[in-house]
Amino acid sequence: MKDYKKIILVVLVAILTLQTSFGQKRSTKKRLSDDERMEWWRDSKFGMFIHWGAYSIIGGERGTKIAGGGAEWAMDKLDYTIEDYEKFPKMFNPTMFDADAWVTMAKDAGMKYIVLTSKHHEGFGLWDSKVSDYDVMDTSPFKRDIIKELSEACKKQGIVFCFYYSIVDWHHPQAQGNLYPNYNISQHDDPSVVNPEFPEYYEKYMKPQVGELLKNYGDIGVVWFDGDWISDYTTEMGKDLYKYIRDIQPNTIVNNRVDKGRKGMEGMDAVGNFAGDFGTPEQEIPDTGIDTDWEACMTMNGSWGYKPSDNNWKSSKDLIQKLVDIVSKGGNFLLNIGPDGFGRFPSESIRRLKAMGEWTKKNGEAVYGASASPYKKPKWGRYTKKDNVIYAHVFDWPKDGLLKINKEIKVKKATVLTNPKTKLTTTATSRNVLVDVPMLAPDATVTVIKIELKK
Ligand code: JFZ
Repeated sequence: MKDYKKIILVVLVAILTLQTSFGQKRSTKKRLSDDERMEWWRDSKFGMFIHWGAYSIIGGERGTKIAGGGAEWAMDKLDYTIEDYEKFPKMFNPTMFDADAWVTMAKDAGMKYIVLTSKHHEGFGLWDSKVSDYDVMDTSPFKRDIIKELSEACKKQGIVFCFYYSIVDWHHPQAQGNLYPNYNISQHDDPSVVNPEFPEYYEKYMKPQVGELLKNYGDIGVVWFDGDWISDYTTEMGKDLYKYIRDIQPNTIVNNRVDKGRKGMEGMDAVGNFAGDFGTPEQEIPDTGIDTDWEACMTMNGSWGYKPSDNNWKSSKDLIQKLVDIVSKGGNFLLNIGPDGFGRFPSESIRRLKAMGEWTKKNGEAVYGASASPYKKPKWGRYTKKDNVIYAHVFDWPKDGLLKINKEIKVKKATVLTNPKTKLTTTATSRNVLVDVPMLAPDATVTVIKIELKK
């Protein structure tokens, strides 16, 4: 080969390697600044939470009893002893699990990252852990490393892989203190129960497990902790854990629940008090945005874990409007799926993911990489913003065909986002700017009006 051809080839290969998918932009091992490190996450806006474990077999039911609330709490709520409960991991054989299909569903919905429960409060791990036998390789007939399969499928399809890890462990003897082996005779996460051996569980079990997940499965986007409320966990452990994670993967993002007692919107505060990298309001959207990074996590029905008795599904329209609401306030939306014990997503969830995908595919420009609204929320919907553009997301279409937007908006050009050829006429009045929109809403769920601003 001639030299110049070689050079061209090398350059081409370099470009192709650099250009890989969204998720892999982060793969550099170089320690990024906090803003650089958070960038992919801030732009992503929409992720999938997956609650999956041995509780997915139980579905929140035991005989005639149905657990109230989240079915992932079955062990606690349905009064299983540790010994009784162990039969479920032994049964765990979700042969219909298809990592690629899961990732495709997330991707088609417009989601950019996936957070899977590596170990929930029940203590059962979905990966090949060397520090524990209570995992999918040693206790279950399934013997497939779920974290490996899902993380690889994510990488292949350009989705950022992340994991949830519960600090609470209802199975580990040293996290149970003197009640062991009778978990659930009286504990039920009673804060007065102290586990003197918890520090040992932390050092010799929990931390090594988190280490395995960070060392063996490629780049991890986010580590999402939970269960920080138990009495034995301390802020010092949280700080140690946070440092441990970033020593292994300098650019990984960690949620606020790594710090003891952190809830809701609480993230790192202005004085730099430690609280992970972002706040985690749960099942609620704050009224206005605040000046920290945050991510609202939410279920589609009322349960994180698979729960067939819960038919209280939010509508697709509601979920799309929630996504817009969150983005208009500067947050991310982590929307949950509770696959069943065979490895299937509930059909109700699949339908909602599809509807969200149809909407995000057409209107993604107004969501991904967009920032919070600079204005108070309008009566008819929400605003998002990007560079020199304001997006008006209309939930309630004006009956008179005139959309009243904020009078501070200096319109250069207004269009329906999905119909860029037709320019909409605008009129400034003393109170607001009127946008002359079609009489019928082009999209009954949320129609986006794109407003380019005068410089
Ligand atoms: C926890 C878990 O107990 C639950 O099963 C699920 O995994 C959920 C995502 O997280 O529940 C919480 C955790 C934190 C708060 C509320 C419920 N909180 O901060 O208010």
